[in-house]
Amino acid sequence: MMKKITEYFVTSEAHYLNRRNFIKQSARLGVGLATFRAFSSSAEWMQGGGLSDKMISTDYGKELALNSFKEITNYNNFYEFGTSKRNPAKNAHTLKPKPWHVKVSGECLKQGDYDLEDFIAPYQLEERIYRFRCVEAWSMVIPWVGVPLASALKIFQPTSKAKYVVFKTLLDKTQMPWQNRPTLDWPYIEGLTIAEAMNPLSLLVVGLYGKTLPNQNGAPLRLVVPWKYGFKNIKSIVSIHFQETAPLNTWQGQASSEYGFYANVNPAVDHPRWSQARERIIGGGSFFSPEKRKTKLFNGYGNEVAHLYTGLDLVKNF
Ligand SMILES: Nc1nc2c(c(=O)[nH]1)N[C@H]1C(S)=C(S)[C@@H](COP(=O)(O)O)O[C@H]1N2
Ligand SMILES: [Mo]
Repeated sequence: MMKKITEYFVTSEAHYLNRRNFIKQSARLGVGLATFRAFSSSAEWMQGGGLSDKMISTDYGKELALNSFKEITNYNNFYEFGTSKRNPAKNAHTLKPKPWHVKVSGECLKQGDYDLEDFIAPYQLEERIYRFRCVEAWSMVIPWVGVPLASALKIFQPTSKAKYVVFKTLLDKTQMPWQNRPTLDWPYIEGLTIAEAMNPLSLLVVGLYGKTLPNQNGAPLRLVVPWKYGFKNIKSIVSIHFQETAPLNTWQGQASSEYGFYANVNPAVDHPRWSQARERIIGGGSFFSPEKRKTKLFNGYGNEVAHLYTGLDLVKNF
């Protein structure tokens, strides 16, 4: 055990600190601060279950400057644990991510109730660094650990009627105390077209920064679709359902004029209450002068996903 932890520390330090975090963040923030941020993160990785011996690194996003573990796990949207960014880190300890079951149902041949361990076991875990863009016009860069959604879905043999995939979050008022309040229509629901779900970028995530997903980030299983706004990235998934018709997703049901089905990141389509032209980079700049940059169409993933929307009016289908 001890040996593993030591190895893990060394690997992750070399991996993150030297390979990208240190170099990139030095450039952005100045060496002193970058060193501090990176070292405080290494200590934090050691607290959770390590995945580094189970995952392979990939080229996805290796040129990007990472947000720190602290930023990623202390600035969250997870309304099942409260509506402020600081609430989930404080409150999500009531979530019990183990044991965990995922029900697979609807238009597929291999329906069933799967233990998460069995569900994930057949696949090679990959580390992928993706940009993350919330509809509230802030962004981060996160090193996720997960498996391609397409590989996981194909196993269940979706039928020709499976045009959409719908995900549901756990419904449990004891584990998720804010489900006692009518903030949203619980459980949280999100869906993708089958083509979006099968796109190689779509990831079923079980970890970040080389360790098991912290509760506040959607333990033990969440979706990550990096070309879409954050709210599509549904957390703590207990159900995957294939169906022929489009679902009404949670935020769409809440305010359909503000949140569409597709929710593709698009600088040209403003939210009715604010502009999407620019985004604030979490951890960049200062409180008085936050670092901002121009929003990219499809969050910069156009080469990979634009073909999914040819002929579709992205203003109407926002
Ligand atoms: N079940 C559930 N999933 C959710 C949310 C939520 O409130 N409940 N918030 C969404 C929103 S708005 C965002 S921006 C991301 C935030 O993910 P993060 O906290 O890991 O950054 O989770 C998304 N998934
Ligand atoms: Mo969001």
